[in-house]
Amino acid sequence: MIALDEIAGALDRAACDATAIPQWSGDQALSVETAYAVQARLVAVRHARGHRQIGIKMGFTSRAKMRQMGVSEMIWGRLTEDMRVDDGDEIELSRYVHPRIEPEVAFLLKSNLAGRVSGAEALAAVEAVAPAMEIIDSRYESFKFNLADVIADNASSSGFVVGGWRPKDIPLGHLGVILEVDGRVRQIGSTADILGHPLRSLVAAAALIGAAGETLRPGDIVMAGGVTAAEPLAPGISVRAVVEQLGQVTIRTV
Ligand code: OOG
Ligand code: MG
Repeated sequence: MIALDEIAGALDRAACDATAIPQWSGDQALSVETAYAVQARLVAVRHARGHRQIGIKMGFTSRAKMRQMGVSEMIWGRLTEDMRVDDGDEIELSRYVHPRIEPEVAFLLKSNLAGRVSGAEALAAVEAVAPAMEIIDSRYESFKFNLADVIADNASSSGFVVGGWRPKDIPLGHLGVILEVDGRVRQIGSTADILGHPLRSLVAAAALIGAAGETLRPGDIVMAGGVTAAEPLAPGISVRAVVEQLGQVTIRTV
């Protein structure tokens, strides 16, 4: 029997101490189902520290991300309050193992959403959309993992920053996206890189959450997944993502 709490505990300590651990392998190799159970326990530990869940993140919804990490199935993870970074804020890199950043699109929900829904039904549950960036930080050595490992590690979630909320009637299908480091363009993509349309990521999120017996709720944030490959974060830089028509979002590192 694999001890779920032991694995969740090791991942939580790795995050708290900003120290990488080996992947689960051999006797401890995880199934996808077990991995989601570990993730739930890992996040329950954060809840016990008083950090409320405020949404979810989708992972591997673009080819660029799948290619960069060698994982080709969609995953999801949980976002807690303490992961939120305000637009324009500075983050302290010593809190992370080997953080990276990627441009995303975020949805803010105004009603419950779960299960099999159409694009129109998903959009009806949306209050607003925003440009966003996710800070991912694998707790595994060398940022290497397989599908189950990354699921157990809460899909590498470690921070997210959302720009100003914009009306959901802005067509989201083909908006240019850039990621800049110190004013230099490092990554270029399109919102179409997210499953052809970011709304498809929300549809997939509803299906995955529903299958897990959970529900997205009003006020929840859903991160649609990285548009481009992620860029490593180094100290003393400024990172900006710009999404055509939606605006921009920035963080600085120390
Ligand atoms: C895993 C999480 C994937 C995304 O947006 O595709 C993800 C990782 O890349 O470490 O956040
Ligand atoms: Mg991401």
